[in-house]
Amino acid sequence: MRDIAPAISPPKGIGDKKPTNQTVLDWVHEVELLTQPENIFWCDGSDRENEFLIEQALQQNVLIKLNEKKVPHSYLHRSNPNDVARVEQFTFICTPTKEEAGPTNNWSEPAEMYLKLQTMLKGAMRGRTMFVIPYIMGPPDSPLTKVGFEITDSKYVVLSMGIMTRMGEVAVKRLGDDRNAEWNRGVHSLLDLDPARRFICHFPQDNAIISVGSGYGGNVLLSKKCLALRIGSYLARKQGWMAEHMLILGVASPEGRKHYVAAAFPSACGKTNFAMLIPPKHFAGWKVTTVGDDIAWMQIRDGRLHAVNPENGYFGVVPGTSYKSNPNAMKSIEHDTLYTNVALTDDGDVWWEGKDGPPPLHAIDWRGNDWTPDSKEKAAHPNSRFATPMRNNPVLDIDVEKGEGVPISAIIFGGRRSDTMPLVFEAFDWNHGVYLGATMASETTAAATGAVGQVRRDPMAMLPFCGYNIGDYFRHWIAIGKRLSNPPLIFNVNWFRKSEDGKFLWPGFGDNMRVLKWIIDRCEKTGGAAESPIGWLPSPHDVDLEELDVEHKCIVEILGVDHEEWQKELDAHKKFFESLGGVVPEVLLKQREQLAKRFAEITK
Ligand code: OXD
Ligand code: MN
Repeated sequence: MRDIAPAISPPKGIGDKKPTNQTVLDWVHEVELLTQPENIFWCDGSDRENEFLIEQALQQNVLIKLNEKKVPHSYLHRSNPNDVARVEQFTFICTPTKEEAGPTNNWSEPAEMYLKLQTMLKGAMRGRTMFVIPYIMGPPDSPLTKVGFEITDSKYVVLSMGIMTRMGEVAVKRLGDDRNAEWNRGVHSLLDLDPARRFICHFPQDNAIISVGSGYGGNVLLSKKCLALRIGSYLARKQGWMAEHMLILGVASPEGRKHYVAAAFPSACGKTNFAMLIPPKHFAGWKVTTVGDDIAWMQIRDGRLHAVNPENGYFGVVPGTSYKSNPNAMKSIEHDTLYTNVALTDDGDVWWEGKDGPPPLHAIDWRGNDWTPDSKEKAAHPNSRFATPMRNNPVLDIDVEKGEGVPISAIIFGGRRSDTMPLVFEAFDWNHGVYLGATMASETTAAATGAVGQVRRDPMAMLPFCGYNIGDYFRHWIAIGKRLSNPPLIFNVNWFRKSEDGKFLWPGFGDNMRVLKWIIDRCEKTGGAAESPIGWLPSPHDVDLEELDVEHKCIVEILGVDHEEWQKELDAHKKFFESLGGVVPEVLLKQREQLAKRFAEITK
């Protein structure tokens, strides 16, 4: 099943609603002349259009219909096996100077890259339909909301964008006819899915993205990583707001007090699970609600950070999702869901490693081959995905559409670390919190191509997503802090610490509510903590551990700071800062010195 498919001819009334903004029309014409499609399909985001495109995608084998009784209105797509994750090595920030892209990005001079891409795009859509997708990122009435247009020759992209963004009329209206209005231009072509001609390129100064040679969501749903994070972070710095790789959740106490929390974890480290958390029985009356599971756009209002989720759906990792790990995600993906690279059972249902119940006796794996429980290969790809609309989420926050955003009480950073990092601790102040984010590290996952399980520094979980110089990004964080009269408290968490014999010390999932509760207690100034060299640390009695079946010695271990490990960590921070070649702001270098001094003082 591949997405490269011949042109389609829609009936009258479908695919013919041209927007009126002349700048958009001129740009589409330019891309048409270059790529030479058979025809142009102007998307309006209507149900009729969606039904028509699904029908075509089924006929062309781009999608498989799943069992209507088991997973209503849901489909399976298989991507090319060489194309299953983000390709960081082929992702470029194209700015006039290399310094603007900074030490963490691949850089190319814009004119050179435009030329290279234009050569590849020449005639690339011959015999294909070119789709023009208008969309907005952010709630319709938010001052933060951005308009984008994506041109693509992939039906899978159109159908996914219909889930992940607010697409169609709403964008055309918001843009209006002003020829100078701000909007993002995105061009995507599958080309021939040859990995040697796969490039994801950003031109921040032009508010433009060109992505070629891939069909994987993170590379081709240009609204998401490309606009909402890479171009978004560039615009955010210029315009004085923040674009972050963060989930946003609401947490309400039984008495009805409510806080919002934003959390930055790297890809495939449990943001969706945390954003949909169900508190354990002991926390009767507490409720967690989701604003977003991947991206937060934040602005300052009345001295406080307020966040919106720019997306309209969830593009989550499937393996490991179960009624045990995330019942709300399971309910969300039981209908109206577009699956990619999971296994197909003989009765037309979907299956993946970690799903509840026994594995099927036979299935078709993500590559389209026969699979049985004895097979050596995984049935679902480790980075197989669901795309599901936000409205499917049973715990969707009531203020998810609020244009001004929700006020943020706490920011959490966290990575996947087998050692060193305790379960939770709190920064002494904003700048110390920025240091925690800047030195964050995590073991790599299948969300990007490359080795899995290696510790890499991933500042604010933005390493693959910061669209400009990381040193300036750190400076932007520090500058935002100065403008906040009521800044959120900043925390670091680690659900993944292991004992010496390699077992997880903390159960995670719903029990993370215990950590969240301590964080809320700290925000309300009722939570206990002890000062330590790394920040404010809870003692076991500060965290509500009632009815938790974990040995006390494990709790002591996971809440503790191992000085030897931290000496190595301090060295790693130093090496990381040095590897950035002098761009790290003085404030953060000082934070490192102070951290080293605090350790030295207690070992005196
Ligand atoms: C994602 C990612 O898909 O971070 O959200 O890779
Ligand atoms: Mn992500």
